[in-house]
Amino acid sequence: MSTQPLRALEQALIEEFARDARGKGVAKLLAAYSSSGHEDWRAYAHFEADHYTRNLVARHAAYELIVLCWRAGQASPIHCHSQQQCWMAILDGQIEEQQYDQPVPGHAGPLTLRAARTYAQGKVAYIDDDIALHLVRPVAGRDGCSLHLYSKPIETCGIYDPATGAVQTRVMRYYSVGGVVQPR
Ligand code: 2CO
Ligand code: FE2
Repeated sequence: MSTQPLRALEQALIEEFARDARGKGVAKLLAAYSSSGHEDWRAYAHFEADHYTRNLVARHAAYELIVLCWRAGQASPIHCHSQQQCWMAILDGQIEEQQYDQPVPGHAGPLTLRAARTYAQGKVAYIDDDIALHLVRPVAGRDGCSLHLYSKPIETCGIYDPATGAVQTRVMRYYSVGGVVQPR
């Protein structure tokens, strides 16, 4: 076992995507890491008061690996993943995911909630645009941290108005890179 489990995971993920571009074994690798109680991800944990944060651990042609830190009460907008694959492994706390149906083009109206699930530490969720849109947040009253893998890396995503289904493009940013907080 490596003394740096997160670096070992990064390498295993490179090898997995080289073996299978769709990342068949990714969920298992993320579950092994997030259920193990490893603490080296905490070097990337950075919270902000006004927004959940996206903290870059590793970026390669095939994927980006990001620690997201959620203060109690923070939430993502309802969003898509720009035709990429998204895995989310829970590092600390419990994270709720609400899945919404994609709006029907040309028909303005409220988005339909399809499913809501709560994931505990060590669990892994998967989503892509063929499955649904989603909103993610920690369970009420508690902070949470989650490890997200996007394949390929995502530069922008669509964010959706729950009342109308109207979509806007949001440019994604990293709040820290390699553990170093980025200027605003
Ligand atoms: N996709 C959102 C983001 O990267 C987080 S919700 O989980 O995928 O900011
Ligand atoms: Fe997401």
